[in-house]
Amino acid sequence: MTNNQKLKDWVKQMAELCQPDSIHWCDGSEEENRNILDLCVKNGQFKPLKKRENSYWVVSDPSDVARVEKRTFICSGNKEDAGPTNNWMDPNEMKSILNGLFNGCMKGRTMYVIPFSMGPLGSKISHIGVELSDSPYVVTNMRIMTRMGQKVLDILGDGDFVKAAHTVGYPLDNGKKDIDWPCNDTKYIVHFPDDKEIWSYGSGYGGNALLGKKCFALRIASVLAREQGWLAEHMLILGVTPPGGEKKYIAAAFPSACGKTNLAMLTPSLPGWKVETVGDDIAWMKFGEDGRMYAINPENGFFGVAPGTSMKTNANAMLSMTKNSIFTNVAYTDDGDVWWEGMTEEKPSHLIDWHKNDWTPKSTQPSAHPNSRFTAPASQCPVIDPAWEDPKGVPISAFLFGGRRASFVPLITEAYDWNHGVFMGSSCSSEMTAAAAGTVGKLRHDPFAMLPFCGYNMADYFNHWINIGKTHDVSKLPKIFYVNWFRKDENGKFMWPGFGDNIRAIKWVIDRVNGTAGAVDTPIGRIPIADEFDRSDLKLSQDNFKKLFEVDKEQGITELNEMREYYKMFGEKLPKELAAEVDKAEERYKNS
Ligand code: SAT
Ligand code: MN
Repeated sequence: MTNNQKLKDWVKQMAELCQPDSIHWCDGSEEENRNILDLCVKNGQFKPLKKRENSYWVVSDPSDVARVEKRTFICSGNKEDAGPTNNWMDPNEMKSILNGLFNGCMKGRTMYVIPFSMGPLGSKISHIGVELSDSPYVVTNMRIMTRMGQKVLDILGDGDFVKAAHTVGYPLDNGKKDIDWPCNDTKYIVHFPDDKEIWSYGSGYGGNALLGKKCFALRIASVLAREQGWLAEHMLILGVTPPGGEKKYIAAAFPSACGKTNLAMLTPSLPGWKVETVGDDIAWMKFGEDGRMYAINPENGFFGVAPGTSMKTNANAMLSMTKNSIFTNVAYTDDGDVWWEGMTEEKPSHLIDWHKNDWTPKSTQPSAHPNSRFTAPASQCPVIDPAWEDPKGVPISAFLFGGRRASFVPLITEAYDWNHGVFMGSSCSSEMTAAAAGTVGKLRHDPFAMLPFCGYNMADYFNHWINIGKTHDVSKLPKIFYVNWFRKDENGKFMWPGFGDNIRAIKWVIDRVNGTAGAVDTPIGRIPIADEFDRSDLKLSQDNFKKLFEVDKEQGITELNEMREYYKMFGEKLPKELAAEVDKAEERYKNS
């Protein structure tokens, strides 16, 4: 229960618009969760798994399987504030469209009121939102992904909150029957940064519907962060302890489905090293009194890509989802468990695939959708960091940027200074994955891995990063690195083993932070001195090791020219510091 008048008024107003049959205020209790899960089982949407306690298999409509970037809008008062990389519409025009679509959209359904905290309850870095949704699937996922319920209302008091309205857009009027995965061909994922409001219509999947995640914790929060001088980033956070050494925290930005969860939970191949997880997708970072940057994971769970996850590639993720988890668009096994491509070497002889059809190893299509997901509580991760819920956050020593790049980009490079690091972040590009509707494999610019998630003008975002360097003691700011696990040789084979061996690159990062390793200057940045990069027990030829760090001059200059072209879209708003970084890099190539 709440005395927050703004919240009560908004719920009343939205209920009048959406016309649900009933309103349910989520208290977050065990009993409530049980009832909603039972309801989802009864109506056929969820199938309980025999092999995993309190866990469920769900499949979506085949048309509703990923974020829809084309239907995602940033509706700021000024078009310029959304910038050239976002879809924009006038807020009044958009509100009138949404008011039309939301009118009666919840008929025959329950409107759930979901109060949620992004970040540990009561942390100064945390923020509160309230999602209204007509999807019980969303409620069960939000309960894993956020701290939700009465305890959030208690902390909210009469304070402000982010309004997040969600509907699957499938009213049950005129005797219409419900279906397993209601959704609508018309989709709108809309952000009003001036009012800090989110409206989502027509999709029930992932980031389109779990509005605390990308919509709030990245798009709206990035706007808040710029206003208030902090950072909301698409970054995992991990703690790393060298044998007998001091623990350091690292935050790393990679695009969706590029291995953030794997890196966050990495099982080091180097003896004595320990990696612990704070978060696998989003970092909110504010400055501490000591001038250092402190990060929290605003989420409470993992919404991870299932295919490719196995006891070999990510045992900690596998162990996080042994109970209390929801599996969406994976395959269902004959003995009542889930399966996906890459989970085991041997394929099961028979499955029900994500289309609910029979599947055998002879089938030509994968049994799980490439963007199928597990939703699992972070607290179940065997290597969850002891400080993961510390309201102060954890101090960050290094930032990594990266993406999927088959060629040119070395395994790891260190930035020369803060502005060079910001340039590196802005220059991220990556081959597209199935996490968003679009062409898989196509190389696209994805600055800071924030292309789909920056809630304002990307050039202003670059400037916000540049300004952080100008207004803070840079010696206390994280060092910046660029990594690429995905370089391929001339036969199209990955050159770097990745996974547990990525600790070797992390070790170099730690050594650089501690000042115990040297580096070689190259036009693109600093790379390790070959002998100082730990290759003990690594099956990698000297030749391939060299190739992993090769910086091709011709291609380097081509990439810089391409960057100049790319930057043009930002016009006058592009920070002059970034244009200067392109010139400096060009000079370095010329002198190399
Ligand atoms: O946006 S989702 O939460 O659906 C997943 C992602 O793209 O990282
Ligand atoms: Mn993500």
